[in-house]
Amino acid sequence: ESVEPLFNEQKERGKTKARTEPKPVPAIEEQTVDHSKQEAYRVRIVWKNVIFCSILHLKAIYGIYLIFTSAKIQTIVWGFLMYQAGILGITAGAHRLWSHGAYKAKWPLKLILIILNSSAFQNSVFEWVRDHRAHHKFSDTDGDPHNSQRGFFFSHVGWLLCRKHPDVMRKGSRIDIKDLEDDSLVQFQKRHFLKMVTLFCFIIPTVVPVYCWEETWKNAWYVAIVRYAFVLNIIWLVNSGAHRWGQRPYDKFIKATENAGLSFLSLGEGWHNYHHVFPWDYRTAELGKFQTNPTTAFIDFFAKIGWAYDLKTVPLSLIRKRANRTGTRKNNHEGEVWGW
Ligand code: ST9
Ligand code: ZN
Ligand code: ZN
Repeated sequence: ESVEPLFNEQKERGKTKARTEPKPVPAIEEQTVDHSKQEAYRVRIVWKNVIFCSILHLKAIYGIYLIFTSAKIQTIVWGFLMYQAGILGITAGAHRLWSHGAYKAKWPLKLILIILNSSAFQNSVFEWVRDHRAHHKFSDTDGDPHNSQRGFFFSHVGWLLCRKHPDVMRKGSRIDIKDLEDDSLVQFQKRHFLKMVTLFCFIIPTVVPVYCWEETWKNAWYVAIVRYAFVLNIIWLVNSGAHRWGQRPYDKFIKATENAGLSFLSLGEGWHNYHHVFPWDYRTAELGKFQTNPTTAFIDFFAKIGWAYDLKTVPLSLIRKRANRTGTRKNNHEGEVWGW
């Protein structure tokens, strides 16, 4: 039955000898790429993104001025809370839950996370996770969307301002994203992405200060913009700074580093050397919960009320063994905070 169309097509083309079996498709790994026929890679800038990103940052600078001169204290506190919420939507949602499956979540928690995630406006979870899985699988090569070998600027934001390297698509096509295709909330967000980010990233953050404590529209809008630009840059720093500055106690042969300052700002995602070595650990770090890893505390809270479960960790013995084999520090780190 399934080979019918093939027969017909071949007959139409006047071929007499019809094949009885379809030609086996080579496994993706076997599909060799003829590099001599590939066009040389050329950076193609996406000007729309350059303009959007520049305007956003210029407005954010003006917003910082308004914060210091005329915004109400409640609006600033609100902006701070929205920053924390947006980061959690990325760290606990797109990153630890959807990219790595480091824990499982019941639907009320997933709903919270998809809303928080939309408030951060960082591409849909679907796109974010696909890029992030490529980042782990092909770290710091051309298959990594934000390949840090191409410099600080490229891995920070440059990669969002130009077309992707063909290796991202070619190698990325091997990445399994079936779980995302089956996740109805992820698909819902993908379908309604623009509506969701307009509501949660821009409308709600602006309207709340105006209606709740009579902030001016201008101040409310600009504080929302500052918060958005801030969240973007903190998360981008994980790709740029945390592949450059800091220690490598677990694996000195990779670029990812431990960066305490960034962990503080990103609610626990700066322990990046650990994370690249043990990506399935829901803590994305060996130690530290409250000061430098509030995302872990957030997930633990939901585990307590039963909305998060199957939290995956790595046994200390395995961490030590690996650190001793490939890390920069040897033995005796009992009670010591790694990476400081
Ligand atoms: C934003 C995202 O900011 C930031 C992500 C940050 C990631 C941080 C990671 C942190 C690491 C760990 C810590 C986590 C937590 C950190 C917390 C810290 C607080 N695989 O993309 P397209 C294929 S967004 C497989 O259009 P172009 C696919 O077929 C800010 N296939 O490529 C796709 O078609 P479709 C707002 C892939 O045309 C097709 O290629 N957003 C993959 O080169 C085309 O894909 C923006 O400013 C893959 N990985 O354009 C820019 N990728 O999608 C939004 C692609 O239909 N983006 N394919 O399946 C864009 O405008 C464009 O994507 C582009 C590239 C211009 C950048
Ligand atoms: Zn990384
Ligand atoms: Zn990751």
